Amino acid sequence: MTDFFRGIAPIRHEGPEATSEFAYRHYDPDEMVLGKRMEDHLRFAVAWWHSFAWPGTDPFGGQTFQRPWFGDTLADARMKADVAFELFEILGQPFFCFHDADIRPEGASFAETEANLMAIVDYIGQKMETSRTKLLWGTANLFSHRRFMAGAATNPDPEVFAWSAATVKSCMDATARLGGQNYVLWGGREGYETLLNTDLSREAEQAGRFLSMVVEYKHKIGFKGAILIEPKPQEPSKHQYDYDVATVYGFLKRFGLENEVKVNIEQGHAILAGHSFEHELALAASLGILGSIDMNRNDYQSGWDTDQFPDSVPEIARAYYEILRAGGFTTGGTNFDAKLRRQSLDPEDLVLAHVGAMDVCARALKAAAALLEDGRLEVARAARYAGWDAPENRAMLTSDLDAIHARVIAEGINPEPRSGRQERLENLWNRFV
Ligand code: GLO
Ligand code: MG
Repeated sequence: MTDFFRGIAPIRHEGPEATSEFAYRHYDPDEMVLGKRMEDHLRFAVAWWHSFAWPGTDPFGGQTFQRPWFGDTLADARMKADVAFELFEILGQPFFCFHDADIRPEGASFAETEANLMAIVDYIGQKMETSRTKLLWGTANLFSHRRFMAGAATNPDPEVFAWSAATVKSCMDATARLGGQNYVLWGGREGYETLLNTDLSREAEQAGRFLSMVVEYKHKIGFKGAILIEPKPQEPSKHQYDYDVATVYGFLKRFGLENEVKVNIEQGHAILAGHSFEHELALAASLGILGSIDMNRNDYQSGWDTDQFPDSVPEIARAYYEILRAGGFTTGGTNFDAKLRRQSLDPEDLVLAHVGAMDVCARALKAAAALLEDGRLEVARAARYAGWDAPENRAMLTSDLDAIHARVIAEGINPEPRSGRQERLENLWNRFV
């Protein structure tokens, strides 16, 4: 037991009238929403990297957080794990996520680094035996160390490809050992800065083979979880290969992996790609690759990937509406890939950031569920396409241009435009949110 959280008691649901800051007003794990417990809908996860490893740096300044476990030893890593499980105990969220680099000190060689990882994985495994918190996903950090500056799988140097493949193998082993429900790949350095030194064709082939090997290894070790790719358009690379959901789907199709790999969609990354979060979610759902979400927003003015906790119920309700419409999460969940602002130094800040975010998501989920249950939005959507129910219209989709041309002339087809009723639907939406 550390004294980092200085006796902050576990947070309980006290309802909207709660007077304490340290209470859930809307997140009630046992409340039934559309026939399922709220906890099982939202499947919240705390991110190890931002919550316990991030030092508070920004492009202009260094560390602002001074955590007692910041250091490079196994003892530091164990203290970090102790503090992490103390936060999990306080929040009561069902999951956490980690990168290898968040949980273990780097060694002098690959073998030493891997041994450090497995030592900490054992330690975390022991803690999980007496905790209710499970692993949503594990991942490898193939972007922070300087060896990855020109990419991991897409690096021109085959030794970096080898190092990356070996690292992913050990991270998949670690994830499987801890019962992870997914394994995530975010290609932070899989992209390029300038075409002057880049061979796009080779890099795509390397990335395709790398991901295929990940899928092969999953089957080899009998890992039951889902493999997820996390799209992002830029930052850190100028051009990232996993730009958005549509780009990732094209890549998966090209390498025959569209039934093996799904996506982990981050709100902030959707915005960086010039999309809304709900667009990315709806597209992934329609392609059958919706896996999990990272629920952290960006600053709309600065345009950076600022990884902030969610604070807008109307915005988040749109996201959960798409998730509910798609049938909800299976292996996926809501990971807070979010960091505190660098001035938020206190342990209380870390607790309350999560409490507020969980309440925002809970309110949004309830609003989205109520709208779905009401059904009027779906009725209006279906009515808009109702013409396609007529057999002669459906038949056009298996017809050809000649036949349709003849039909237009024979039947004197001359379409009459109809209202899309957007404002009326927005009014309906706003009565729920
Ligand atoms: C950075 C990403 C990063 C990923 C993580 C898991 O922009 O959001 O935090 O989520 O590496 O793959
Ligand atoms: Mg993310």
